Amino acid sequence: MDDNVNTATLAALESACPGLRLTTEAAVLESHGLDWTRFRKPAPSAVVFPESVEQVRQLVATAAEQGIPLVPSGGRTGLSGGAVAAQGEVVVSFDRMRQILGFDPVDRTVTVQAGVVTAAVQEFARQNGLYYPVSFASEGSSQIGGNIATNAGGIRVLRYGLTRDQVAGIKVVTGRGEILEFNCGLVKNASGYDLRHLFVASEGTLGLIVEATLKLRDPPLPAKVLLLGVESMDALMKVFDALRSSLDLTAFEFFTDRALHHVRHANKLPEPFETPCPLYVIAEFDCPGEADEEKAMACFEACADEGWLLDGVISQNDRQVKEMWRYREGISESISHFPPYKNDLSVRISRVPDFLDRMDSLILEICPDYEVVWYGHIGDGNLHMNILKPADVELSDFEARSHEISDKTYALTQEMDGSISAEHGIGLLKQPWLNRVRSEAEITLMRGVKQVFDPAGIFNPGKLLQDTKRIEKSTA
Ligand code: 2HG
Ligand code: ZN
Repeated sequence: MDDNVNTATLAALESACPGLRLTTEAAVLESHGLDWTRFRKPAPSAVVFPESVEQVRQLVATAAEQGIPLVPSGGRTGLSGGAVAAQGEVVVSFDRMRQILGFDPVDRTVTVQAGVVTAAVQEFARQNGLYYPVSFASEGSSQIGGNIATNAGGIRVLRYGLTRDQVAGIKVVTGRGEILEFNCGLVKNASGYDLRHLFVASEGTLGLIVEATLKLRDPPLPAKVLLLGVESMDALMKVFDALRSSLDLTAFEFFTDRALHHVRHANKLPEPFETPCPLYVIAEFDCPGEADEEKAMACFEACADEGWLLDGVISQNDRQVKEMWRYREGISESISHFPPYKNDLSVRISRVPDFLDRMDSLILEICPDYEVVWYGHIGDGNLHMNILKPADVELSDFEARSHEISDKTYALTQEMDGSISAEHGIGLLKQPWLNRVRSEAEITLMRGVKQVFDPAGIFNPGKLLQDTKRIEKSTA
């Protein structure tokens, strides 16, 4: 248990927050103390389930006074340990704050509580003739608060941007116990620092996001998908350039033959092509009419004539669109049992082939015995590198080895001006390497920002930034 959390402080928390549901039930501690990270054991002291903004405020005020560390928890689908509570913290779950609070068809915004699931926002938008574009495999469980706290990306960033680009306003509770509302749904607002954006990707370290106003878009046009096989990264980038110039792309994703092997095996999917290819692409594009399909076919043939494509197929209906996406969207789950050491890297799009090439050589040099599975959102420069644990290697040995690999691969990422987290966050797992992608001066400023919003250092200690010193428990 954390030094500051004991039966007496938990009782104080309960009495200061009337009606707050607090549990220390072992099964709930186990389930809510962990995200999809496989390298930590959950050990929270308690899990609380606030139901209103006022209850969150009371909770935060008491936690700040008592020095109780709080770990915000959404759908717990994160992959960097941002929602792990392994040190006796109190987990704050938003499972009971799942209301859609308002919809404005003129502003085209929806206001939701933090615990609303991403897919529920998508569905709400659809029912109102609009569209919420953030989409990824875990959208059925992940919550909006968590999406904002990690600036979730997904498969359509190429067209619509990240979660950051959908946030028109947020309400937060800061470590000073204040309820603040940022930007209030405005499109234009030039009144100084945009504090809303400080909370996007803050990983729960500045305060608790309790509500959000999200932009909705025009419903998408009918889409088609091209599933392509290519020989090399150079050819793949040429195909990307050609498709991007002549089609309205909404997604451009890639995966390797190893990724295909795992996703096919786990989901009993057929080989997409007669002859296996080293690399595969899923390209989705707007295709409202026959002319668009003809344009796509012409582009496909031009790429084939150039020798850039080994094979390819275009979807004929919506069912096939879904089937083709399964090859990409099912990869992460298909390898989760190994478990993999996950990396979520990005470089500028133009540097992707060089980066992959150098990474592959480096990994071959440092761990030729490990299987590496690459896939990702190549259209925005985000590559997921998953290193699979061999069955005969202990988890702790594998983790230690993965650390050595990270030291080297992140040095290369730094050399190429990339990022060690494109969309999953720094969390707990990538924290030791933050200084590979953020300068000392930047980290000092980030710590300063944290100090302003969270003077007691209660929010998500140890995540993103190293544990800042907490104030001593109040003796008053
Ligand atoms: C994806 O793009 C997710 O599929 C998960 O971001 C990535 O499993 C991963 O490494
Ligand atoms: Zn991803």
